[in-house]
Amino acid sequence: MANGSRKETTHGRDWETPPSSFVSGANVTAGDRDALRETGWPSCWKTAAELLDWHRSFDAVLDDDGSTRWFPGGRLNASHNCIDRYVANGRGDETALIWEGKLGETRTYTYHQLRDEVNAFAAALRNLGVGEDDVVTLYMPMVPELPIAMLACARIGAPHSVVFAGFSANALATRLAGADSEYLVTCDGYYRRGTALHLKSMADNACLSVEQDVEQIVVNRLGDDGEIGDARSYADLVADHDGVEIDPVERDSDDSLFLIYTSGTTGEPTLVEHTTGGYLSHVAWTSHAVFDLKPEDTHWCSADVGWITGHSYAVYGPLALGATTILYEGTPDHPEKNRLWEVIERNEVDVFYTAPTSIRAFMKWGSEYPEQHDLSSLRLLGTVGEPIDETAWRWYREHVGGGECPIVDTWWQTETGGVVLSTLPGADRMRPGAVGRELPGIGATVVNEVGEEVPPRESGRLVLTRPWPGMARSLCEDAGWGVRRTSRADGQWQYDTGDNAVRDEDGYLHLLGRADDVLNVSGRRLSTAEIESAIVGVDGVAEAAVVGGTDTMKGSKVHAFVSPESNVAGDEVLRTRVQSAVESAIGSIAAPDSVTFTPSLPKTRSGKVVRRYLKAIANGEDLGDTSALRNPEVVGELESLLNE
Ligand code: 6R9
Repeated sequence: MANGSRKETTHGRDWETPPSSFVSGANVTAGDRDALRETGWPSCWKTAAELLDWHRSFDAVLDDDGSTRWFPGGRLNASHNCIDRYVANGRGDETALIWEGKLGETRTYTYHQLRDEVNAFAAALRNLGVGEDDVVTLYMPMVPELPIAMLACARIGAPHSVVFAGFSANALATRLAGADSEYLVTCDGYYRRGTALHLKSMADNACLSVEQDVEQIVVNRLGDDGEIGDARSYADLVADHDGVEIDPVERDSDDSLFLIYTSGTTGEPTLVEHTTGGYLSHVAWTSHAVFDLKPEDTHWCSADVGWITGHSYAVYGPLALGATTILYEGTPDHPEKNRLWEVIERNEVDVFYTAPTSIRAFMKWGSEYPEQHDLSSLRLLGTVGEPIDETAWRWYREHVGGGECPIVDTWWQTETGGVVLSTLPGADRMRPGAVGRELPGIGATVVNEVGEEVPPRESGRLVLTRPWPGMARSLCEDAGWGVRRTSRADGQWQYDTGDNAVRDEDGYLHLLGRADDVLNVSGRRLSTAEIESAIVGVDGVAEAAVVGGTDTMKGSKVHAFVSPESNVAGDEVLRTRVQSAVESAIGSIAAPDSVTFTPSLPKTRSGKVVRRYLKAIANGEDLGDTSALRNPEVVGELESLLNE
């Protein structure tokens, strides 16, 4: 292959190597990785904390009293670390944030401009009475005022709680009440596919249904002079406090930086809390080591800031390293299906980070869209959120990464704060379809029902065996050196991730999906992810989701919902190809008993397939509340299809 990339195979599986030009310039080399492993846990995490500016340096890496407090004694401020220190060291005129608006407009903030706006809004919040540790809820779409408000909160030590703008008034009310928050920053509305949606009326309804009085601040996004009643105008507040400087409040390392609800992927949405020192060290170091971010880089994490991925890798990680981050307001296919590639080309993006669900959509739309653009600025690609199958991995590398870019598949959760499993692109080989290994300083293993480690090639539950800096507070507070959902009797620290995984002979982990999604067919446990991976390998298939149907004989029937690529018919020929692909990849036991073709699959608002609705449809059960879905109409269509 060109530019020094090589192909190797062990145990029948391919390795892919990053080009030598990438390796020679990487932030973390194989030598650095080995040195970190040598230093061992928890001391190696000192390297992460050293990426930050501390007002008072920490006394130890990890508290030894069993409380899992990271960097005790240390004091710092996240807004100082993400902004001021770069203005102070002469980089104030470099770009911090590029906003790509939905109607084609763009806005750019240098570090200097970001500091001024964050200062003004921090001063305004303080004037309204927001004090240290008061929770400020941010119910906003992808506008620059969202990261600005996050950083303004961080500046005055007020934890923010961002609520995804696609949530309903009810969901917002639950989150306002759950966080006991008396301040809400929102927008009059925003555009979705060219249509204006009114956010303010949802915010009003939510405020009416909570017990506390809520002070509202409204950003004018629609550009009209809509009534905002008793609420304050964001623009007026910032203008009134123009030029005011607020000293960043020194926070204890363990003080709260923000609250966030889990996305619903890992069970019922629950509120988790992330700390200032541990979280920021973790996301800064992983941005440096996993995303190989340099200060001169432009980084684009396409996730909405309403989710943890946007918090960690669109806001805190890239800004903590002094890089440029892109905030994209639109949808990938509006006005055209080449919109993302146009944004990458125009801004010369170095690192692009997205989810397999998006990559599958790009594949479905066809490679002609990325091919219309010069994507040669890209150095590294990343993926997160779901297992990425080999077909999607190769398509992503070929059509977006020019056949050369290394890809990091990053496994983590809202609860973990930052990436915990991945490859280090400057140090490790890649294996399409495998996430990689635990990062240095992370303990991970695969265990059976009684908590014993299983040998390679046997699947089991993925558990993390040691605390890490980005871990949510509640994970350690549940039970001292908190064991959450553990099955192990000897009291050893263990965090059960709820995901199933298998380690291959080379030590690489393959994620198999949520444990709740496992099928039991004739006494054999089958992973939905494995079956789906075989199905999407079939030419003409864009996406697939597999669920269990009840079968008195076999335990579970395998029911596949398959979304063909556009222009491909969901017919008998495709059905047979799907079935034989699973048969040859896994065995006839896993071959789908039924295949239902559908133009799309039901997804959460964060873009993940929700198998529980498909399961209800396959089994003719009541669907219950489908309001958490982005596309509830799909389940209705599927129901009528199956009842025909
Ligand atoms: C960051 C984020 C967490 C759940 C997690 C797992 C799934 C995330 C993955 C992955 C396979 C990956 N997940 N990354 N599965 N490979 N690279 O997505 O957080 O919304 O809390 O979801 O997502 O099942 O347990 P969150």
